[in-house]
Amino acid sequence: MTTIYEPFLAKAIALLEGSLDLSPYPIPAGFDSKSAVTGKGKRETTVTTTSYGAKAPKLRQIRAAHVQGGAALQVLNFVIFPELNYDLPFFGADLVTLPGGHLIAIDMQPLFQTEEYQAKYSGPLMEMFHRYQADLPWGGDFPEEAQAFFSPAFLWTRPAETEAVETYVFDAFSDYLKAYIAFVQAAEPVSDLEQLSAIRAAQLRYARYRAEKDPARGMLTRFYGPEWTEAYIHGFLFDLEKDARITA
Ligand code: DBV
Repeated sequence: MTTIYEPFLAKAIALLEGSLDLSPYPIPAGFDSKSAVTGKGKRETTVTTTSYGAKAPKLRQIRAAHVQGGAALQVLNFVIFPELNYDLPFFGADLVTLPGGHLIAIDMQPLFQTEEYQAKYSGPLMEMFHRYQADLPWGGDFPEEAQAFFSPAFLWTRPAETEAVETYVFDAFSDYLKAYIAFVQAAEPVSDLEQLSAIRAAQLRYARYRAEKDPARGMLTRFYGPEWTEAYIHGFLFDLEKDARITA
């Protein structure tokens, strides 16, 4: 049986493969696929987390974590980290289905919160954003400290119906990714040293924040233990700090 976010990952890979020159991004040993049995008796379920990794000439890391543990536990966290000599935003999608319902976050997360940056990387998305927001209303409650990392086109919603995920959310995810790919294709390398150092600082700030505040930490720790979880978060999901160009 196909799980709820499998078509999202397949679509993302197809869109990226069809437009960018992808090559593999190494997935460290032990992170390719991880399973654990959770629950007792009738509620016993196997929860499996699989990883996808790729890169492209302007994109340092394209990666996904796909958690599958039955109909009431499905997560696809999909993030694209640009190379450090581009001013491109991050593509970030957090597609979460838990017993309490669906929680969807899709955005192109900015390096800088300036008017100029918003005009370049959010302006072109606003019409699409408003179109989707009509069917995918603002999801409410949201960590205040996270606000610095989102764009004006941040789609944050808690659909009550699974069908809304399969239709509106799927279309929004595809369209945001298509728009992102167009930004990537148009992006020119940055050579100004001051700008390069600002980009590097912004990338590090983002990766550190995401690693530190990863909302999946509790869940992953429950299934797979703290050692594996921390290694996965810092060694694959948000691994910029381990990149040779940062540590050099
Ligand atoms: N989120 C991740 C990764 C996940 C993941 C790597 C491997 O960044 C899953 C999986 N997100 C995940 C899960 C939950 C959320 C929630 C399992 C539910 C946690 C729970 O309820 O126990 C956007 N994701 C959330 C929430 C937000 C986001 C705002 C609600 C958390 C809360 O209310 O505290 N995406 C998330 C976020 C950023 C982002 C905070 C910040 C830059 O890009």
